[in-house]
Amino acid sequence: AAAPFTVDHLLPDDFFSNALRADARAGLTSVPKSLPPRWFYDARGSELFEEITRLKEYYPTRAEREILETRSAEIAAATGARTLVELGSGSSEKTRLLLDALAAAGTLAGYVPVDVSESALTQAAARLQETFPRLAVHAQIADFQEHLGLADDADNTDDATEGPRLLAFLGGTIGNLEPTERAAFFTRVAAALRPDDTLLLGTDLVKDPATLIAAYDDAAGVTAEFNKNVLAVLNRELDAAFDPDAFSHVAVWDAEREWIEMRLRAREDLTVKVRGLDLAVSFARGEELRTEVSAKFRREGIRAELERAGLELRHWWTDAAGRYALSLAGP
Ligand code: AVJ
Repeated sequence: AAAPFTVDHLLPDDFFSNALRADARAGLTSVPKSLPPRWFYDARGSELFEEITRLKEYYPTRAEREILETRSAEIAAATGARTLVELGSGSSEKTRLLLDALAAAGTLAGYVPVDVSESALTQAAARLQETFPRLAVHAQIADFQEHLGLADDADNTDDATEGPRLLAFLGGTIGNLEPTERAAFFTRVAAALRPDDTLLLGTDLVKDPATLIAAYDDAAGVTAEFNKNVLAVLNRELDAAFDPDAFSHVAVWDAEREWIEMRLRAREDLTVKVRGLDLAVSFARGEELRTEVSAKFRREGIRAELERAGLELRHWWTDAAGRYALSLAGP
């Protein structure tokens, strides 16, 4: 019999419009102005992000792939995972390396990709099932801030949720969370993991500011376009009137908090109508709208954050150049 392929919708139908409206109203009326980075990723934004991952300045994706290429067998052996649960799986490109290793180790039975983007998720999962025809795939359309794909519901008793489970959160997306949000996230992970489950976490590392800033302000201007794309999202979804050319792309390194901030800086005084919110937003010349925090980490910091949530750091792997790390942690 063919392996099962199911898709569970855990987001209410009005999730996106409600969340965007709430985020935009709160962020555009606060001081300083800000928007959460999740709104970058409409179809165009996802395409631009894929382009970013191929830029010579943007090393995290390649560094993470290098670690997975060299360490997947070790990860498979250390976890013994039967189920791979992946948060923010997106195009699932690097997932194959983990699935290959778990299949070679003979433990792999199920894959649970969790992502807010249904099209990306179901396409990628369907392609994976072609390579792994006996893999049970149980996709979840969900927001990782609310669902971890680890629910212990009565109707989740099939192969796909069989332990040990490996919860993978790759790409450095944890860096989009501020410290208190990270603490809440790790606490929820710790509560959901069973004793033999593990967490595989990808984190970009602190390094010289010039390298970091270049990764978020590339010479070809792709990151600038990605940043400004959030204005196109507001224009389309909230009937707003942002002129992307009226803003410049800014990437700054906050040495104290050890994170990169992306911002959009108004080139002149302007007032922008957001008709869908019945709101007029004024910017003074030079005023900035913060669009992303991308935190960078150190081994000791990650170890301490995990420990505070009751998780133990068991392995720490970096690329040869020491730019990026994968952590394996467990209860
Ligand atoms: C997908 C959140 C990991 O923070 O590096 C890339 C997004 N922003 N260039 C990151 C991003 C600007 C990326 N993450």
